[in-house]
Amino acid sequence: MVKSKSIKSSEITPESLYLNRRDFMKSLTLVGTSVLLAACGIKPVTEGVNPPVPTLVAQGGDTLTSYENITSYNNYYEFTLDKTQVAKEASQFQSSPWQLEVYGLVNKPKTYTIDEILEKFPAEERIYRLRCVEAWSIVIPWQGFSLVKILNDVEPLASAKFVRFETIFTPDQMPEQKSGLYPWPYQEGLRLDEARHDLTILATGLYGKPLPPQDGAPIRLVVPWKYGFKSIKSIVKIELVSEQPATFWSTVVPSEYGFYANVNPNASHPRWSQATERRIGETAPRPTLMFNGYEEDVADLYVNMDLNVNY
Ligand SMILES: Nc1nc2c(c(=O)[nH]1)N[C@H]1C(S)=C(S)[C@@H](COP(=O)(O)O)O[C@H]1N2
Ligand SMILES: [Mo]
Repeated sequence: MVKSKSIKSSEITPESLYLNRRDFMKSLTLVGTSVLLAACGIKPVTEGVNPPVPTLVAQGGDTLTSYENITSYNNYYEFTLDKTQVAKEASQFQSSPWQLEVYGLVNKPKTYTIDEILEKFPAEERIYRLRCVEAWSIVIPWQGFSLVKILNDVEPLASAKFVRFETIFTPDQMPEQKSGLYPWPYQEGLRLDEARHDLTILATGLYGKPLPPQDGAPIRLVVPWKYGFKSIKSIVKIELVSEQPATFWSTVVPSEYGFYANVNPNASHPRWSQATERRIGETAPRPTLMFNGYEEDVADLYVNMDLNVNY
């Protein structure tokens, strides 16, 4: 099950969740992640409507965002810049067959199929907040595994200091990749210690189903303490490198988006405040939490860094 490391990472944690077992059992078919969620002790709250619509609630007031909202309000610029149209534009995306190449400064470069990944790195449940730099947020029950597992499998060399990720380049399927406005393919990067942190996962599913195309099928990165744009979708390449890699948004607008992109309510975006956020499905704004609420887990990574300089 979920490791204690991730359990203490937020209020949306298996141990702090509470379970009404009878209500929970009612929601199993709808939720589809029965075994994992049951073991995580999440309480579904049924609203008493007909048919009942279960909502998964955690202490601290965080509620799982509905499957419908998670899969119909997306950022995926390769398909369209209109968040409400991504699902439609991406619906025919071919995420199978798929290969993920892990290479660079490693002892054992490997190319995996998705089936090999699912078999070799069993998925576990991770309920994470995702905070977009645009000041909206969602709470997602991912299935995935810690990135460090696949890194260990290829054995990084001592010279490897950063990890570079790349989205598939397939302009015939991704219409915006035909536009020269952006530096395709989408790229992201992490420092190696950030990449090795247990909270950093490669996700292959959400709500117990394979990732839908709009959320980054068949495999995407999730780094919950950083702005959503770090969580790169539909990855085909993971490269271990010695220098800090270029990233999509820090290339497009370097003055607004940096390499680190740690969620920070005290550091305003040049054009808007980051102090609050709009949780999709809610009306009142919520305060944004330092490191998106994962401060206890990740603050150590940045002790000697000025977060206003390394934004
Ligand atoms: N390849 C790729 N990955 C991407 C993006 C994108 O446009 N292209 N958008 C990012 C942004 S800005 C956010 S907020 C999250 C959104 O993830 P979601 O649509 O699954 O909620 O994906 C990130 N990953
Ligand atoms: Mo975003």
